[in-house]
Amino acid sequence: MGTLGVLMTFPMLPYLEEELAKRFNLFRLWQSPTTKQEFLRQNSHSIRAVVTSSRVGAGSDMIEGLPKLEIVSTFSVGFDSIDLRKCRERGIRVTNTPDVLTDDVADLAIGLILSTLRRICVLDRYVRSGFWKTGHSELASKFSGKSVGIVGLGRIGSAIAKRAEAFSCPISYFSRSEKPNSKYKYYPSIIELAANSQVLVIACSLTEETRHIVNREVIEALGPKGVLVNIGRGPIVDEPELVSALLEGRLGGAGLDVFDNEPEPPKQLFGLDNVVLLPHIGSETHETCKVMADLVIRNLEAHVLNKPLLTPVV
Ligand code: 8YV
Repeated sequence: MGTLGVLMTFPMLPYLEEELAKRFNLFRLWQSPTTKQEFLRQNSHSIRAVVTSSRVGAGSDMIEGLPKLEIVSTFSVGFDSIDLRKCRERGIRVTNTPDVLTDDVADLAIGLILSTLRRICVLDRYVRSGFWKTGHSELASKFSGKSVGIVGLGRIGSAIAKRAEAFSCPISYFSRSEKPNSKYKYYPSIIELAANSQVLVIACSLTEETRHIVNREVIEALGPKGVLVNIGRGPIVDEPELVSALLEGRLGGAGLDVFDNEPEPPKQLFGLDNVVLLPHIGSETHETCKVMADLVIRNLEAHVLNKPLLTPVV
């Protein structure tokens, strides 16, 4: 397999890098002695595969600059930062890492709900700064029994629903169409879902249809006692609207793992105690990243051997 030239776009995981280097002719884009464009130009005829993730993706410039590209294997379930249209046009295959990260992302959604409602991060700071000895902390909000609305009842949304059920939460959802076998209440409008939820969790993928689907009206419907949790993608939410609703108390709180402009979340949120901010770590556990890396490699190996890809997108 040593002849397959594989471009890794940034250092995602040492294990993945080592295993790729053992099997393939690995090009590390971040180690280029020249500019990235120049590095791509110099090696464009050797690179037949790209390993990337949701952070960097594979945009039209990169794909156009690689005439021998056959496959893009992303170390993520999301493929919104890959130019799929261009890949289809050129017959370039695309694979992702579904299923293996579902538990981690759903666990984190519950973690964000609990830490926002129960003020876990604020109270951790309270203890560390010595206030416990002298002051009283404000009461928090209960999670068990709160109505949970899920935007996108796919693999991850369903796993969140299952976990929230264990907290005795009534579950409802919004998605493109009603799921025939689902026991949860379906709302054909996201505004209606938000109006009937105390916690709204974004678990859909980013597409042209879902960009800014959580707009001012949806935020108003969730209201000053409602909590928004986003483990999907930043641009699903109209971020300036979210920020102003939080600053003006028109939304109760938010737990966010994703943002419009990562790694630079809106600074206006830094002073708010009703907000929990995480650096896009939905799938980042030792266990899951290892399995994701193995899946990236197995897809590339299948491609080299002309076997069916394990988790094809295109
Ligand atoms: C990150 C994700 O890509 O899978 C996705 O689509 O957004 C996440 O899993 C992952 O954390 C890699 O850094």
